Amino acid sequence: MASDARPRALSGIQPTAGSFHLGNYLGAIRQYVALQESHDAFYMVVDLHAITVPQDPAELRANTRFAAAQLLAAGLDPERCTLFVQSHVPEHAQLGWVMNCLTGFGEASRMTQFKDKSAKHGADRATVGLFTYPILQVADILLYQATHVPVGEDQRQHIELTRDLAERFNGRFGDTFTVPAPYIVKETGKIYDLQDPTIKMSKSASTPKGLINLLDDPKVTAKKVKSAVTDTDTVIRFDPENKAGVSNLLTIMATLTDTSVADLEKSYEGKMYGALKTDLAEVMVDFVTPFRARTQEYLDDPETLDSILAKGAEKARAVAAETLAQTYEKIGFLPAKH
Ligand code: AQP
Repeated sequence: MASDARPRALSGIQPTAGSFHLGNYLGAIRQYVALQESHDAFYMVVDLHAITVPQDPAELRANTRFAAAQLLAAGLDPERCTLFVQSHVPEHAQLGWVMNCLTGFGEASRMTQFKDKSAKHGADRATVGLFTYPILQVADILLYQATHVPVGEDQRQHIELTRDLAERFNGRFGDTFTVPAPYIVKETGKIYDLQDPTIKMSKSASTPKGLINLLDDPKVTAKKVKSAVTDTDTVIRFDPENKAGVSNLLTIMATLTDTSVADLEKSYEGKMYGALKTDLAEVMVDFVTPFRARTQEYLDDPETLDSILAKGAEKARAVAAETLAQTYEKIGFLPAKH
């Protein structure tokens, strides 16, 4: 077991698009950055998850570096957290198999993300990997004995599955795994599409106009914010049920400027939606401009980037190998003699 006595955080992000989007950042990455101060934090680029849908090999490799560069640009510090690539730590796939054998078929079938994603990709083209992806995620978390898992709201069900499987294993074989808790920030756990504020912002959105990619040209970002869908009313008020678009903009603005939504409501009293959009566009541009520059700096130095990831994988493996060894022993696998 590692000597760090702090609680453990673990999370991962897929290298499935060149750029992270604002939902990824506000829902998850911002929390990664905060938790590296208080937790022994492990963050990974989950390339094993990425191949649950078809990937071009060269793009996947490039996107993996892109993802790592963006995590560093967002504020992850390799001195304060462990940053690595999932496929560099083979224990993920190994514990994933064990967890597959512990999960009921019906239980796995109830995962709503599989239903959504297989519908998007075409049910006949959905792979078994896409179906079992939440179970690999269980292994990802349990390998590190994580106490907290910073994610967006869409991952809550997978964390519930993780808790169930950890308890099942512990009940059957004796205490082995820490039962983790989701770390979901209520306000930003679900950031909505700017064109359809009733659905989550997502890279597979039906129109790119609703999606803020952090690496887009800031001018494009400003334009998207200014053309966000609101409503026919004129009052700037936080009311997600009746004013989903405006409420989403207020949430984004409040989080990026460290202001409360109530204070924003006061400061926009008597003002039109256009004023909020113009200000938010400016805030977004101020946020993405240095983010893009920092990402580029890491990408321009792939040797340093790769060496950060290599050190991260070494640290991660030390923890993961110990958990896997304990698991194998509990299950009754005959130890290999070296
Ligand atoms: N809209 C969102 N609001 C809050 N959090 C979000 N996350 C994703 N979208 C939002 C969180 O970002 C983290 C990384 O997500 P991922 O690697 O699983 O990426 P994803 O789910 O593939 O992202 P998309 O855009 O949602 O992909 P598609 O379109 O394929 O479904 C996670 O913690 C996630 O909760």
